[in-house]
Amino acid sequence: MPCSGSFLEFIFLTIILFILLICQNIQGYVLSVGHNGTLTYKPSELSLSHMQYLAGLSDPTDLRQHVQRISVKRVVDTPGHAIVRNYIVDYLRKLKWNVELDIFQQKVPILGNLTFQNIVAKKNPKAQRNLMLGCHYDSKYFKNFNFVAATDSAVSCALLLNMAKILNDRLKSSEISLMLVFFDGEEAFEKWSETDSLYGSRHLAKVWEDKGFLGKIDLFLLLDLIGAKNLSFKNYLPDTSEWYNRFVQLEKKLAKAGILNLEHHLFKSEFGQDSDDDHLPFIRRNVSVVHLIAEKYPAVWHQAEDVERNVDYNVTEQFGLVLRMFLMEYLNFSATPFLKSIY
Ligand code: 1BN
Ligand code: ZN
Repeated sequence: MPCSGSFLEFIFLTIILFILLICQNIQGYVLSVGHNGTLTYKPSELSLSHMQYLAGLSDPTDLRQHVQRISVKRVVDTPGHAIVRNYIVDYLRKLKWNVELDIFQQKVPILGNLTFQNIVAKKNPKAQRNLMLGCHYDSKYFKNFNFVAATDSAVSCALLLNMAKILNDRLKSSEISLMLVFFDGEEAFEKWSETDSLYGSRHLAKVWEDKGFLGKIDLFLLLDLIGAKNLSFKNYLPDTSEWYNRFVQLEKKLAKAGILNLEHHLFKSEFGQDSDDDHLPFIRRNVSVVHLIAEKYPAVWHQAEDVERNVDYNVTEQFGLVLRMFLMEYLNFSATPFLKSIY
């Protein structure tokens, strides 16, 4: 019986669709990145053996030590703030990272004229493309109590330092550099507003805009309020959903393979309401951002109990492991023949 034209068309289109799907699977996923989302990029997915290898690099003692050293009162332009800044800078310089400070003065409510210092560390300062990881290292000023801000955001800073150490020898040949930014003056001194908050990130985003450096940032992952037992994330920024969804998928894949000992799923697929943070001055200048901030603020948020002994290290390590996979997938680690030395 002769086939009708429309039936043949249907078969033809189905075959084309099938071929396209197969090609997409072979090539991996292609997503947009960069300033104004103009660049497309295709990271290659990690094999299970690569994931197992990367998971084996965990260093929980190093992570805990950083959280302990950073969880001190570190209000902008105070002695504790200088001690923490020097700790971060010295640690990264010892690992042979290129570290620069973005220093400026500004008058703020209550405390008057202060010196702010953003810390920018690049693994490969000559790279034309950077995958940027950020957190804030200042602690909020409270008149009546000692606020050491473990989840806000000593743990995030500790994760960045820990990541630098763990991945250091695996980042050398990457054309895309990992860049770590420790923002100063995220917190408000009196009451959160457009002018009383985000001092460091507002300054750095403007400096980089004037220098033409924003175009060299592929993607900016901002960490905040990490370390509580009930940690979870939602997808807050629809423009970079595909990148956020990689975290969701990686966590599932790691759990399924038994590489990750799941406390609970940290990365939820649902959309959530975003909150003000250091990414805003960059988003306003069209930098692609994934905001990795707890969907429910820690119970100890802005309280004296936000101390290191209340940090949940199992959950924090779980987060660090998924982040490590995301970074190494982005930096095309699977293209490096590390297995050659084994076989
Ligand atoms: C995050 C940590 N933030 C402050 N400390 C940002 C924030 C701003 C959170 C306003 C909630 C409301
Ligand atoms: Zn805070």
